[in-house]
Amino acid sequence: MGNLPLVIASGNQGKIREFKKLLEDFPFDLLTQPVGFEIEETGNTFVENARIKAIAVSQDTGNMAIADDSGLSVEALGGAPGIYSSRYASSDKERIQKLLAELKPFPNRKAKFECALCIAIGEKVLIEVSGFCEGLITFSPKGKNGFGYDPIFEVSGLGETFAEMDHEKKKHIGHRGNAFKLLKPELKKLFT
Ligand code: ITT
Repeated sequence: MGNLPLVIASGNQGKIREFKKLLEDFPFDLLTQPVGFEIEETGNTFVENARIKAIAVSQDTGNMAIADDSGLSVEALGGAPGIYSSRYASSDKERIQKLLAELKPFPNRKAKFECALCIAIGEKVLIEVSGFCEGLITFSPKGKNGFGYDPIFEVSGLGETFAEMDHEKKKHIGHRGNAFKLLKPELKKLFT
C-alpha cells in the first residue's frame, strides 16, 4: 500500500479521534473535511447516510473519503433515536437527559449501537460495512471517556459503560471497532 490521502468525512471530534486510532496501522495520509462543510443527511438508513457523506466529501475535496453514520437504537422506543441520534437534541448532555426521561416508564433498557462505514472516491463507492454493539441504557450517566451517548450505554455482559472504558477497550468491542474489523480485509483487498 502506498501513502494515499484519505479524508475523514466527519465534523464530530469524538468520531475523528476514534478514526485516527482505528486507522493508525494503515499507510493513509489522514485529512479532515473542510471546516464548516455540511451535507444534509437525507437517507433513511445508516448505510444510506454514510454513503451520502462519503460521496459529498470526496467530490468536494477530490480525495478518497471515509464516512461514518452511526447512532443508538433503543428497543422500548421503537428504535429511536436511531438515524436521528445527533439531531435528537442540541448537545450530548441534553441528548442523554432526553433519552433517560423518555425511557423512564419502560423496564426494557435494551439498546444497540450501529456504525455504517463507507469509503468513496467521487461518486464511486469502494467499501461499505456495518458494525454493531448491544447493551443496556443505564439509569444515570457513568464515566468520563468517549463522547455522545457513551456514559449511558452499558455493554452487554461487561457491566461498564463505554465512557468508563479506555479507547483500546472500546476499539475492540464497540460498534465502530466492529465495523473496522470488517473494513480492514476489504481495504487490504483493494490496496495490495
Ligand atoms: P458527522 O455526521 O459529521 O460524522 P454526527 O455527530 O452528526 O457527525 P451522525 O449523524 O452519524 O454523526 O450521528 C451520530 C450520533 O450518534 C453522534 O452525534 C452521537 O450522538 C451518537 N453516536 C455515534 N457513535 C457513538 C459512539 O461511539 N458513542 C456515543 N455516541 C455515539
